[in-house]
Amino acid sequence: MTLVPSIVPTSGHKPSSSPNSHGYSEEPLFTRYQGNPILTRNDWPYPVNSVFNAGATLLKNGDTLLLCRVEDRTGLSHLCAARSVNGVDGWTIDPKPTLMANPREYPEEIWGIEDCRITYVPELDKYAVAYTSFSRGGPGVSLAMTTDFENFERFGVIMQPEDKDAALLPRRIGNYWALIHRPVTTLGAHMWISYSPDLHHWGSHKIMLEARRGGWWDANKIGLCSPPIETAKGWLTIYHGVRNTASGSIYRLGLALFDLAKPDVCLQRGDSWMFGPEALYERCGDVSDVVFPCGQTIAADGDTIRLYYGAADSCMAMATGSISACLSWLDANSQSSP
Ligand code: BMA
Repeated sequence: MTLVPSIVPTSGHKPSSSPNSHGYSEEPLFTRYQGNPILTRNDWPYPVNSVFNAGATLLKNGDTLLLCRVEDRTGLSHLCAARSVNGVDGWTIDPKPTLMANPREYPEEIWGIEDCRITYVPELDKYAVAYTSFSRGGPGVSLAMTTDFENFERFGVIMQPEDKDAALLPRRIGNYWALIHRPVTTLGAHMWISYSPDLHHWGSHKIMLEARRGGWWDANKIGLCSPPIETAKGWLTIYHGVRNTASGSIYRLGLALFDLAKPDVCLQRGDSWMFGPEALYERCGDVSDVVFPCGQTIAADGDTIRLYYGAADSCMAMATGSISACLSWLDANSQSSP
């Protein structure tokens, strides 16, 4: 078995299924793929600086598609699709950018497009791609629809700056489409949810999950990771928490569960993070100490999660987990109120 290279020696601190001093289990919920990283700039058919923070989906033929954020040596990003039959290797990468910024028609994309989240919407039989458009006003949320990841219908900015980390829910809630996003306001950097009758006009904005305060791992700044997973118990949601330290930020992942009919209602929120930068490729890169998933796929068993994440803003990695294990973990590890 290949060991994951780690800067922190794990020998003195083995993850344990017995509770720690706060009563939380430290059993790893997600297991890194041994062949990580799964995609790097060396795989790219044209010169690029880094490949990270990909949206993910299963295509109708069962193939996995990653719509990667690709940063070139201008410093600006575009999106490029990689497809694989088994979702871990043998990637076929589009020979040129799949979705480029188009600042002439969409001036909000003047400094590139980043970090998409893909949601397949059965009612429309289309994939919704929510992405960050980097404008003069800062990052905003843009939306595009596609059936084939070759042709995109752009909706333009749907959430003005400063806003990012957005994903559409796959079905209407009542009569309304629902978008999770992360505006930065004087209230802080919290997760919000907004509703729309037509995917163009958005309102009924509500705070969905607040960053905690003080010394918590997810104090001050949080954001949605991959699109929520619909389960019988609620929308299972992976989010990132940003810890600011004297030597930079640490991006780690937590879990929360939201009411199926009222997704702004948080039912459970894990107290501890459940995945964080440990492997060398997560700890060292253009931006150190970052794990940043923007997508996952669910296997045919209906339970196995393949979580695709950008590592250190440099490459793409994958880890596997289980929906039922995540739900049990929340039962055991969410002692604080949401
Ligand atoms: C966030 C986003 C991500 C990036 C992360 C770490 O604010 O911009 O794209 O991966 O910072 O740099």
